[in-house]
Amino acid sequence: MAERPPTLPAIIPKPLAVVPGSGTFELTSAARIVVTTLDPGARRAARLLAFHLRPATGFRLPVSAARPPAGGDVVVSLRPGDSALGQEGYRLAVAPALVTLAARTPTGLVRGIQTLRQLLPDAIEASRRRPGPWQIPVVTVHDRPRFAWRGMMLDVARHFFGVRELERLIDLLALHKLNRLHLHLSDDQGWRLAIAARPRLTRVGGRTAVGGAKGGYYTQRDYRRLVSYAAERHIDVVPEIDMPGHVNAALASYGELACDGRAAPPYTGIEVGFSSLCIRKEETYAFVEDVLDEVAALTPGPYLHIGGDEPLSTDPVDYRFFVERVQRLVRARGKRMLGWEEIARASLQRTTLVQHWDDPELARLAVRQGAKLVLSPATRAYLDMKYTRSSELGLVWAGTTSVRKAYEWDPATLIDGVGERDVHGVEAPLWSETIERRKGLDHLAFPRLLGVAEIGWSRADGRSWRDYRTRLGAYGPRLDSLGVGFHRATEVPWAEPVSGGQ
Ligand code: TNX
Repeated sequence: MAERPPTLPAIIPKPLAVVPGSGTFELTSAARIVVTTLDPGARRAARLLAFHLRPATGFRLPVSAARPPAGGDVVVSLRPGDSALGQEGYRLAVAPALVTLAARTPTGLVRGIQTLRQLLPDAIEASRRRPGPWQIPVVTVHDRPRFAWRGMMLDVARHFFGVRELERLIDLLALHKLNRLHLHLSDDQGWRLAIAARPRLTRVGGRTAVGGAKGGYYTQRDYRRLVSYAAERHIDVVPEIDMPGHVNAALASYGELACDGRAAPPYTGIEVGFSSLCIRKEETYAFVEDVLDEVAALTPGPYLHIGGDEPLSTDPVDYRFFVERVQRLVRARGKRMLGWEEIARASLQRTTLVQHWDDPELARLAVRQGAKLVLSPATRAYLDMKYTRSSELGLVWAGTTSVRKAYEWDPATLIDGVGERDVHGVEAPLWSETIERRKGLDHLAFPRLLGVAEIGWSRADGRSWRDYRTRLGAYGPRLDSLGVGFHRATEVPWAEPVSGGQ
């Protein structure tokens, strides 16, 4: 009797082209991952694939370079000449006897691995051995992203999230082909990265968090570990040190940074806009240089985010002076600056990236200066907005954001006067005033983050809420298998949860 071929599982974000065939490939204990190049990045990608497939299958899945592929193997290769793939694209061909994954770059391989994971049964994501069988329907996929920047921001300042929590999050970003993790490392309520030249920042400023919750901070070793964990998955960590406002934790640590020279009391509320560095004091720039020196040295990626939002306690002339001076300092350290949209009021270098969150006029002002935008519209992409009025967690200052509203918008038409060329990408920020652990993070970020991942990766003409809603519903059991406590929004036809996922 012929076996019924498994139907194609849901893939999120939706690939550029998927051509189903007939038959299945079965991953067995005899399978090897054969890398056809000596490129170390490609070999690391192959090892990452094995790392993801081993726990649930229990297979050895040795990564080998020397051996010609045999039936049942997974072949990983680089094709530097395949220019249709760009920097992050890949081709995945599943045939009954062989799986082949090819890309121009190791980054493309790492993106393709995620599609391969999603083509396997949901149980592949279980952390312990499951029975299988591990079948993949025959299919070919050709894929590449629409936008270069596909990010998530986590506010670790209002509430602190430790290294293990972030590593888990990085894995979830990677699975959905996101490539930036923006960490909001400082705010009024806490300073979260150790700076050797300014030890009080964490010793004093690191202790607090919103509502009297426990503070915390990353040692430089912790931070390096995070950066390399992300780098293995071809994700850049984008550190943000918020200035010149949102600095109460710094002012509490070093009184000299305030115009009156007095250390501020710690702050654990959730108001914004009351603190500022003293713009006309040289001590301020000695401080900024100390911090930027260490942050730049710790961060191999090209980006440095200087915040710049809600400068409600900084004189507007001073604000521009500050942003322009800091822009020079960032550049002198070989980094590309980002800032929240308010920085568009200053004179910007063309390489500076401006993060839109609210005001279309500031987005246009940035574009007129030749800068590109990262789009994080609060009404769509802020993961900290409540789903509905009756949601327990989240804020509502930008309204409520259903799964549909978070999905149904397009970067090229969001803002009048801002087109596809002006957009570097999209990012979903998760501010953490109302969440302090994994449960809250999962609830607010999932599933809405997946919609933003698709907006950043997939072509606009291939997207619709009707199609997405169905795929997302079918994807629910995979999130269960990953142990993600996502919000089962009633707009989505969720498939039955699998039993005993993790
Ligand atoms: C505004 S948006 C802020 C944050 C808050 C957030 C809460 C932006 C650049 N600043 O300080 O945490 O709203 O949604």
